[in-house]
Amino acid sequence: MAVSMENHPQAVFDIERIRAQFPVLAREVHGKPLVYLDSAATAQRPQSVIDAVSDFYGRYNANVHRGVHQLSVEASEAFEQARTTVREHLNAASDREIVFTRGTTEAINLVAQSYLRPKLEPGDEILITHMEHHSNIVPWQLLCEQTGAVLKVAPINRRGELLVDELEQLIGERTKLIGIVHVSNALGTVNPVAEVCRIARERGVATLVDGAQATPHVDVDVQALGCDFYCLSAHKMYGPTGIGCLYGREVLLEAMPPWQGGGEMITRVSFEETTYNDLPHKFEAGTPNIAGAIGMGEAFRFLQRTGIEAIARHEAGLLAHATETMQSIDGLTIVGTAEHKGPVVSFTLEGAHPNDIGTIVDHFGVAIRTGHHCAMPVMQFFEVPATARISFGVYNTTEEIDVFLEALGKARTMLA
Ligand code: 7TS
Repeated sequence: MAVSMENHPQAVFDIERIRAQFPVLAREVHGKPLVYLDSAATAQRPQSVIDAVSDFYGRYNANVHRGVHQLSVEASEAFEQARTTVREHLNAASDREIVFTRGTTEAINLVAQSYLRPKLEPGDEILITHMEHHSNIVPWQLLCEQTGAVLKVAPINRRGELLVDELEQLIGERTKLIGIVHVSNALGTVNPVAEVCRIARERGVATLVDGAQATPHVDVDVQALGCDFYCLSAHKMYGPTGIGCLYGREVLLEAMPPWQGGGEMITRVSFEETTYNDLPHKFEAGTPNIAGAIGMGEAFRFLQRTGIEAIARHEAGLLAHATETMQSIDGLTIVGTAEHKGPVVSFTLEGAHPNDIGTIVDHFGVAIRTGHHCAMPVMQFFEVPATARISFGVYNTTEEIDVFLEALGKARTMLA
């Protein structure tokens, strides 16, 4: 993990206390206790997040920013307080730099269409890496179709690590933006994002970091990373679905045109002329996901209360246990063996299709993900059609990994 363990050796991590906060962990699946190993797809929610959402709907549901009545004032305050919580957690310079979006995907599309599109000439280049999620590939491909720009791809090695020197060589006169994933969902690789952002800055190239898989596991400080844009999804970090945010440096956001028009994003409208609202509202057309934003704020508070270093240390232990055990299984290949990894193990098993593995272990109560993980180029690079993937969150235990391994053994016997 990117987070050092040495700094906080005194931190106590009470796994039973953590697990008790997640009501879903008490349920059974096919008559077996749920073992949830699919947090990279979406994490489970602690009671505090569920309560924050429910409390909004139950006690002060109202639209934000335009009401004089008490409920609207309370809703607006909670909504903007959530923005402040996100800003503090990411160490952004100002609340104006935090734009609420539907999630990572929408944040990347916003940057593609509002920041980059007006700047691009035919032949300009956008540089990404070979380990991106489709949401950090397809928006750029759409943009290339719209503008005649060209998509370049920085290579990875057989361990699933980015070749930074080769990325650097791909930066040219016409490179306008580098898009890079912080933690890969398909491989687990933690990228040297600060180094890539430094290189980009020296060459005058803008940077966008896809932080969807990083925020639940890594202490993210956007100023220390030195990125221009950072994108995240609340549902990966114990918050609600349908909400996330775009961090953007204020000077850049200020210069960008709105990308969706409607209410909230204007100060004055006439048929002749419309003036746009201040940041960040300029980018938040329409009634926002108010409950989602409040839930996201609570999810960040959950991370802070639990302690991101303690979480990272716990998850590193889970990753080490799973990796060690799985390495010794005959015919099992771990896909993604980077030196710096988040809590994700993608693998293939000789003679067994990943989907069949997933279906069988589900009967033992174990939830894992199988498929291409929305990272088809990664599958192409490793020449596999799909992998099975286990991924961990704050609530998982080594005992759960052992339950999974036992179920995997049974799957193997059944499929042989
Ligand atoms: N980037 C990365 C690295 C991701 O892992 C995901 C979702 C996204 C972007 C998109 O996030 P969204 O919230 O906008 O959808 N990854 C996965 C996954 O690994 N399994 O299901 C979704």
